[in-house]
Amino acid sequence: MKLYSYWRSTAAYRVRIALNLKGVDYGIEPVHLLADGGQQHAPDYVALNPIHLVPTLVLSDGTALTQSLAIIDYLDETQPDPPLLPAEPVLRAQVRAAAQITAVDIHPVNNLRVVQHLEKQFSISREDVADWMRHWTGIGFDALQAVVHSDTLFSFGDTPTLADICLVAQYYNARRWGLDLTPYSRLTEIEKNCLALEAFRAAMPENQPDAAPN
Ligand SMILES: N[C@@H](CCC(=O)N[C@@H](CS)C(=O)NCC(=O)O)C(=O)O
Repeated sequence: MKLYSYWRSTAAYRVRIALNLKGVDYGIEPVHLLADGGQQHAPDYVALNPIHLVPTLVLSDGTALTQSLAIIDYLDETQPDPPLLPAEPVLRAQVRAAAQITAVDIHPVNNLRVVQHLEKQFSISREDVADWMRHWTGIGFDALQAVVHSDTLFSFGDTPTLADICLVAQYYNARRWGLDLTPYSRLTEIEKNCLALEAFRAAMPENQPDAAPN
């Protein structure tokens, strides 16, 4: 399999973690989101991913899958071990809800194209952009910390789930934009437990082949 990825992309980071947890053999095809006006807008890439975003996972038969959560669902359905969702339906819904706080509520308003639009159309300063990022992430993390379990290794038990995958990737972005993580001691503890696992560590932005100093 081939993953079109950008080292700093939180959505690609989610899929890298899932691929590693599943033990899938895959190669990285870097898509630089800033070089050449954004390689995600190149016609060859848009043919694979019409919404101009990473990640895209290309299967061995050439099928292109898009949307990180859909890709992770696919991986979980085709390679069930280890499962990324609990079997019990209520807990399963809770894990999905926590993942969606991150992937659906926090992430889309903090995306590169949103920032670029704020800067171009509304002349927002870099400092105000950072404030915007911290604002929406903080609201999401308040909610996330309220829903995760308080006495387990990971967000919803002692094995990592989709909720942890989304949390760890978003935590990277929160640090990057300077969010004060002091109020989120439980989330920080979960992140630490996740990053103790090689599958998470190998997926970290700084461990990617396209990682750059900045
Ligand atoms: N809903 C999409 C979001 C993907 C996404 O927003 N990717 C970002 C990087 S984290 C991107 O490609 N941004 C490029 C841009 O905004 O131009 C998913 O989960 O795959």
